[in-house]
Amino acid sequence: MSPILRTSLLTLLISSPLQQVLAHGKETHQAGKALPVFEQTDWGIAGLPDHAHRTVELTLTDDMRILPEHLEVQEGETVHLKISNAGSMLHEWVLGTTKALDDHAKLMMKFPNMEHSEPYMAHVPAGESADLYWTFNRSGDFGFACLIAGHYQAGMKGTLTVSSASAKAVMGEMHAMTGAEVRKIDREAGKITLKHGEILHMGMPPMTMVFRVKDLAILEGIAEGDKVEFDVIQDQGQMVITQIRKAP
Ligand SMILES: [Cu+2]
Repeated sequence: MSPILRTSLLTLLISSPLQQVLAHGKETHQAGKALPVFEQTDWGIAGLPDHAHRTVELTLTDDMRILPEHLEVQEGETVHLKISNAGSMLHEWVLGTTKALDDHAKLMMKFPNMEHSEPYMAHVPAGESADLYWTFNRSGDFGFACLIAGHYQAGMKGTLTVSSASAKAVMGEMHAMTGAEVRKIDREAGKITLKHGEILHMGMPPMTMVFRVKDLAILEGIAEGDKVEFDVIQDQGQMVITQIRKAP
């Protein structure tokens, strides 16, 4: 178990039920109002809402699933995680290393009513949703799970890969972002029409053209008319957008 997790669990074990109630009031599932604790963990650090360039939506279900079951993030990225509980019972969403989640899950079996609050977890009542902002500044393979006693054991978990910034540079995908305005989005075809500025690393002057997107997920939260910035590569003769986000 990481020293940080151990410390926070220890604090919990010795704090009184009243303190726990006070510490886990409504702000827990309305994250973003109170400032989170900025403490480096092995799986990243709390992020500021203003730094989040994209939103990833996750759904918790009563058949003990978290959808999607796998997330891909770039090292250094701050992500807005919108976690919805589509079920009729309480679920939670906790991010961590597989080991931290395993250890924590065992503890939850031992102390089923243990509640605590960290910026990398959300307790989401039935039908509600919670917002977390997290900066993935450590690369590697991680996990997320609902650690409510029995839920984790029933398979309520998923995996997350944070690809390292250096791996990205090696793949030749590290370029300056190019500014653009979204003219059209065709999600079915995985295509987007952009009126873009000069694409420096390709020597392409400003124009309006259609691009393919590497992954439909990168279009999340992007709408026609948005001012955006994007990165593009040439893949087998096609221009493929690898990243796109709203312009700051
Ligand atoms: Cu659950």
